[in-house]
Amino acid sequence: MSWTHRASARRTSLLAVAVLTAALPVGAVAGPLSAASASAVAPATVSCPGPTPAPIRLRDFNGDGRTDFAVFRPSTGVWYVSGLPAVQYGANGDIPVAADYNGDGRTDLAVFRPSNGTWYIRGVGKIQYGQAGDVPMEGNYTGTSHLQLAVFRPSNGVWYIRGFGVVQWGECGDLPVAINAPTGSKLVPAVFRPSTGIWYVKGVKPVQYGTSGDIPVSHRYVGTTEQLAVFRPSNSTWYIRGVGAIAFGVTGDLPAPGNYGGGNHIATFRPSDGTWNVRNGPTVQWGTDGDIPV
Ligand SMILES: [Ca+2]
Ligand SMILES: [Ca+2]
Repeated sequence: MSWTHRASARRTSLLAVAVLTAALPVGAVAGPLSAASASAVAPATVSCPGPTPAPIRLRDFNGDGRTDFAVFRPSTGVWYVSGLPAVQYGANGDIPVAADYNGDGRTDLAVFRPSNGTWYIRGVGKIQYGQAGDVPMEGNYTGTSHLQLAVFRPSNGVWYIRGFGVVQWGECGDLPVAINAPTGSKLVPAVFRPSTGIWYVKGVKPVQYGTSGDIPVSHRYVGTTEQLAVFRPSNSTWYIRGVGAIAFGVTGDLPAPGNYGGGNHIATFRPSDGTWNVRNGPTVQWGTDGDIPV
């Protein structure tokens, strides 16, 4: 796993300029931006890679309300979902973006292909939205019954949300983490800035929580609202705001927060042996080295 980020040399505070447009020219620079925010756009020579792997979300393929163990195998494009038949959908290099695209309560298989900026959604079809280098951030940003395709563009810190608009929120080096709004069931753009450990959640005061090298794992661990949280690979510890520090995992584990039933939300995927370890819950062998947990 690589979480290499070449942080911007700039340390300017994040500027939020919401620009709503009816028609979204994907690939175009969102505008008009203020002079200050435009200057914050990284020069072309600076690389701003997105997070690898992509953030893990709650995946519920069978619609029982609980996260299912699932992996995408890049070498073959096959999905392995616990309790369901294996399905070939996608190809090497694709980013798995399983989510409930048709609103039936079950997660659908889907991939985002960086080479052509196209989403392939099983049972729905393919939709071009985004471009190479974009981080897919699909989700429900409108509070309606269906989610929206969305991408975060690390090079300019712009969110492109299909059918909603363009939002400048973040800068080069930031990690995108859409957050459930405290009120209502919809997502708002948010970023975690590794250089400072500061979270910028749209509509909320910036919060310092975490440090460089941490992996943002915000999630509803307790109660009904989402907590800011980070997983620190160096000591395999989860830091959950308002809850505290919880050591869980070993070196090399990937955080896999979800709703695993019985109030268990902390879990890891171990790439070396393909095991999922749920805190206070089961250890399940599901996947193998090289698989991407989804
Ligand atoms: Ca399930
Ligand atoms: Ca579905």
